[in-house]
Amino acid sequence: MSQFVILVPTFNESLSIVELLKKMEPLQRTYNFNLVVIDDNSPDKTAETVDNLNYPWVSVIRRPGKAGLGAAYRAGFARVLTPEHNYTHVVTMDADGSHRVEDLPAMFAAASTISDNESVIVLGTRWMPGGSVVNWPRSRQLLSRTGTRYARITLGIPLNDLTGGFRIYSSALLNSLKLKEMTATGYCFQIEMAMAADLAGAKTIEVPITFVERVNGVSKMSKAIVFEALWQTTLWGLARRLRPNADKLHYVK
Ligand SMILES: Nc1nc2c(ncn2[C@@H]2O[C@H](COP(=O)(O)OP(=O)(O)OP(=O)(O)O)[C@@H](O)[C@H]2O)c(=O)[nH]1
Ligand SMILES: [Mg+2]
Repeated sequence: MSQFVILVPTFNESLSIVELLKKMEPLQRTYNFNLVVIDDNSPDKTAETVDNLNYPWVSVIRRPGKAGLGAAYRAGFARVLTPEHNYTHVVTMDADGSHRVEDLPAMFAAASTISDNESVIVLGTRWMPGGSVVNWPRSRQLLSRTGTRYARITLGIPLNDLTGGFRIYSSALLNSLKLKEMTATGYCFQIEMAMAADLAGAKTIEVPITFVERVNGVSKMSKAIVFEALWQTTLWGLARRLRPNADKLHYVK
């Protein structure tokens, strides 16, 4: 039977994370998952706020300072992919309410259609029939759609939402990757993981999701993050054309 663990990176999300965990409670009783918050020493005391809720299925990884989404996820993967845990799948989602708890059952169901020991990535996808975004300005929608389109063409990965972070990876897939070789920090980490999954020959399942603009807290999106994604994707695309096997050796064990 599938055993899920959910990773939620946080930086100054003390309001949003409480709302998220409260919404998760009924679902947790059904699916019996654990959830790990990966906090980068948020000044608003996100970590303490989570501890004070005293949910036995929630734990916090405390990191010394803000080091980006990619680094936070890498620390989360290292923590949960140890033999004593036996998680079959690792879910990644934002704390800010943009990734809806309501979409989780369909994502769990999609992951469970594939045998637990196979490599699979389930992508919560905004840009496909049935998917949508709520309260995002046109400029932000355009940026996201253009980013995914650019990555799809440059890297030759035929998926519709390469920058989204609402995903499920099978542990089999994560264990087959050299996670320490991942270098991206911002959004780009999502593209790098999708590329590594593609190189590992993982099965891919796209599940339509509704992405909702955050209500509380402040976005950590910045021009630097967008530029990192742009130049990294361009470099990866060139590398894939010039040295098709080198990337596979770099990312896949
Ligand atoms: N631990 C950690 N979490 C981070 C860091 N940067 C962002 N996050 C978290 O990653 C998730 C996504 O970040 P957001 O600021 O919402 O960025 P976004 O969703 O890409 O952009 P918006 O749509 O503008 O909200 C949130 O849960 C953040 O708190 C970081 O440096 N460290
Ligand atoms: Mg967000």
